Amino acid sequence: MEKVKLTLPTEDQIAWQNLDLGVFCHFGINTFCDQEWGEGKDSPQLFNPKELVAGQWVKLAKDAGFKYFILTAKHHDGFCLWPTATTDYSVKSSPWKDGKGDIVRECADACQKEGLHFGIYLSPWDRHEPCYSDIEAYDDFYSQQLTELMTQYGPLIEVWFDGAGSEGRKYNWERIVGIVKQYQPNAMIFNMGQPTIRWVGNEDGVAPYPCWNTESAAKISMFSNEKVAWLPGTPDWLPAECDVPIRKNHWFWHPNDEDSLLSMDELMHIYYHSVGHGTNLLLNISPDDRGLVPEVDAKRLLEFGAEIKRRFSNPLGKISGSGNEVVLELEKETSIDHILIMEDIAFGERVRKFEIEANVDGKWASIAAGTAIGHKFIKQVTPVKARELKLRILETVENPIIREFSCFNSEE
Ligand code: FUL
Repeated sequence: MEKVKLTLPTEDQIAWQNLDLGVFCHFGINTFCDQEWGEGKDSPQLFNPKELVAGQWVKLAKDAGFKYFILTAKHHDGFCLWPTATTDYSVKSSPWKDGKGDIVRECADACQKEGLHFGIYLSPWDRHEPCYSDIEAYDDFYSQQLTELMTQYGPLIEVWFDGAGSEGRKYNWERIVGIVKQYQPNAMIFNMGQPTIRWVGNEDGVAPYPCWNTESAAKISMFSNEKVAWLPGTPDWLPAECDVPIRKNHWFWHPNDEDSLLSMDELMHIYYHSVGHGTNLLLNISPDDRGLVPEVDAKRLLEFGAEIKRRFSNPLGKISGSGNEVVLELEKETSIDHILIMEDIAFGERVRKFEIEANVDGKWASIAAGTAIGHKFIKQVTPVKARELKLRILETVENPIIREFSCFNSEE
């Protein structure tokens, strides 16, 4: 068994982990060019989402039960969704709203209105900006973009630094992280510089099990096995986020692409392997060239949210406790097909090995077992009829503190 050091999260990390579900939103010049990675040469004249209402994207996220929303303010092509002073390659030069629109503003306002946390993705790799090849000049340019975003659109829950295209490239991460900390001290920093959260290592929305919160390494991107070199001072507690697009392998919208929409089974598989393994899930939606999330995608997202709610909002029984044994007694004998356990991570991730037993006709029988519990552990079990469940902690670093031990019957 891997020896894991007992270390504690910050309050901001705990608050972020408690959100479980976020919506990622990829929108930009690519949306109008049927492509994923524009080279930064597409004319801003192409950008005209005539029916865009960012409120529709955000309300959809809210209605599906997601708690935060992260927008690609600038993707690798360099096209900016806000009227930045750093470049003309932005909404300012587009016909949309006669160059007077600001999509980052609209999203920030909609999140405020709907009570969702707002986050920003700003690609370090910039294929348009002529000064990109000049390391110092680009650091200035990027820092200015980041400062605009950090000072005008907060409060922010998360800043997403994508490593793609930046393999082997050096940026002034001290300075970049300094800007986030100065203006958005509570925001999570994703995977680069001095992160507070890490990438899970794939774009399938699945975490390995166990997925310890104290893993101290992560890859930079899908395109190399390079590990990210983090700055000194990076916390030991570094929870993972699983990002995945709702249309298979497509982060941006493409015409005639409905077949790539993930099925409900695929989405539920993702939920069990992300949130169920104790990570956050960041599920991407792609508004189309009208500026609206396509109806089929919207319907699927709502269906997904409703199914999570249906399965997990009415526990048959629920208890908290501490020590090596926590017993959950139900009002009556019932069929059980899901178990959910949470440690109180404010005290660290203490459990290293556990077993769950059900009292079936007076005899205790093992129905599930595992190593990590951490923030959340969800397990679908073969249905069993019982009135009593026991969580037995077999290995632990210190006295286990169980925030929740609950069970469900999804057939009911
Ligand atoms: C990757 C990017 O290359 C994709 O286009 C997308 O933005 C995804 C979230 O991260 O690294």
